[in-house]
Amino acid sequence: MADRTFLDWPFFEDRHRDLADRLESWCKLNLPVDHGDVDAASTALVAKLGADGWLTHSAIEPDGSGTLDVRSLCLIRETLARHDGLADFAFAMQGLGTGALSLFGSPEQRQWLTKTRAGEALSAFALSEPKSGSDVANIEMTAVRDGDGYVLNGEKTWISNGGIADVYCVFARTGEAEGARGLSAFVVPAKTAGLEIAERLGVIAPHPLARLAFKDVRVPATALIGDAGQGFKIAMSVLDVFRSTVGAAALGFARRALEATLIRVKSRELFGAPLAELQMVQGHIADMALDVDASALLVYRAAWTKDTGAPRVTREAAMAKLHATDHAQNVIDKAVQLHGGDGVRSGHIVESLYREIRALRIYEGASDVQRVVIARQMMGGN
Ligand code: COS
Repeated sequence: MADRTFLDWPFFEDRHRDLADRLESWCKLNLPVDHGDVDAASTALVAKLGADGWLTHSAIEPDGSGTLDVRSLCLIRETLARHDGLADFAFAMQGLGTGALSLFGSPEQRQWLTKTRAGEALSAFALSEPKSGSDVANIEMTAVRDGDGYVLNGEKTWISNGGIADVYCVFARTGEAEGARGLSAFVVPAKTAGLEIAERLGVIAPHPLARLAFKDVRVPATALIGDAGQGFKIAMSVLDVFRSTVGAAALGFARRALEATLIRVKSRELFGAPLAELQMVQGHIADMALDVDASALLVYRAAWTKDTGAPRVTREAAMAKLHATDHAQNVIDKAVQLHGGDGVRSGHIVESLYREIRALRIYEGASDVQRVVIARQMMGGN
C-alpha cells in the first residue's frame, strides 16, 4: 500500500481526503484496464470516469459556476496514475482540452462542458506544431477573418486524443501583432470540414496521439475563445493550472514504483539475506522516499497556492512539474535496477512505469522550458 500520510498535510481539506479515499476504492474495482487497443480503452475510460462522476472535477460547471480545484485535479491524477497510466491520461485530457473553456469560454462554448464532464465527448488541446513545440510564440497556423467567421490553415502535432477527440482547443495566428501577441484560441468540433487526421503517432507508452491537418477549416466568429490576440496568454494560463497536475501524475508513478520496490527488497534474498538488509539498497530506498515526498510537497504547494486565490502560479507550477517529473524518472530507474532482470521484463509494473514516465518530462513544457520559466520569475520577468 502506497504511503497516504501526505493526506494529513495542511494543504488539504476534509473534502480532498474523502475524494482520495473514494477514488482509491474506485480504482481498486476498475483499474487497470487492458491497453491492447488504446483508442477503445481511452474512450471507455472517459465514459466510465464520466458516468461515475470523476470528470465533474475536470472543468467548471457549464453555467460558469464553480472553479477548477487544482488540489482535486492533482489528487485524482496522482491516484489514477498509481493504478493505471492510461486512466490518468484519459482524465487529464478532458481537463486540458477544455481548460480554455473553463477559464475563458463563452456561455455557448461552455455547453461542451456538459458532455465532456459526463464522459460523452472527448476533448484535446491543440497547441504544438512541427516548428513550435517549446516556442509557442512561433505558431504558424493561421486563422484569417473571413466574413462572419475565420478560416484556419496549418498543422498541429503531438496532439493527445488526436483521432478520437470530439472537440479541439486550437491556437492559431490571427496577426494582431508579431509573435506572442498575435495568437488566438478557437473551439473546433472534430467533424468540421477540412480538419483531418494526417498521421497517427506511436510512442513508447502508447496512447491516442496524432498530427492534424487544417485545410481551409471554416469556423464561426463565436468559436473564438476570449479576445483575438489573447491566445498566448490563454495557453499559458491553462498550462499554469495543469502543469502541477503533470507533476501529480509523475508522483503517482513514483509512488507505485517505490511501493513495488519495497515489496521486492523485503522478499528477494541475495547473499543469504533479504535485499533490504544491504545498506546500499537502504540508501536507494531513502533517496526514492525523499524524492517522492519533496515532489509531493511541491505539487500540493502549487495546487494549494492556486486554490487559495493566487492570480498566477507560474513559478510554483513550473517547479512542481520540473521536480516531480525529473525525480520520478530517478525513482523509477532505481526501481528497475532493484528489480534486476524483472525490471526490464515486458509487462512488469516497473517496466511499464519506466516507459510511462518519460513523456512527462517533455509534454506541457519540457524540463528545460520549466527552468527558463522559473529563472525568469525569480528575476522579475514574465
Ligand atoms: N500567464 C499569463 N501570461 C503570461 C504567462 C502566464 N503564465 N507567461 C507569459 N505570459 C505573457 C507575458 O506576460 C507576455 O505578455 P506581454 O506581451 O503583455 O508582455 C506574453 O505572455 C509573452 O510572454 P513571454 O515573453 O515570456 O513569451 P516567450 O515567447 O518568451 O515564451 C515560454 C515563453 C518559452 C515560457 C513559453 O513559450 C512556454 O511556456 N513554452 C512551452 C510551451 C508548452 O508547454 N508546450 C507544450 C504544449 S502542450 S502538450
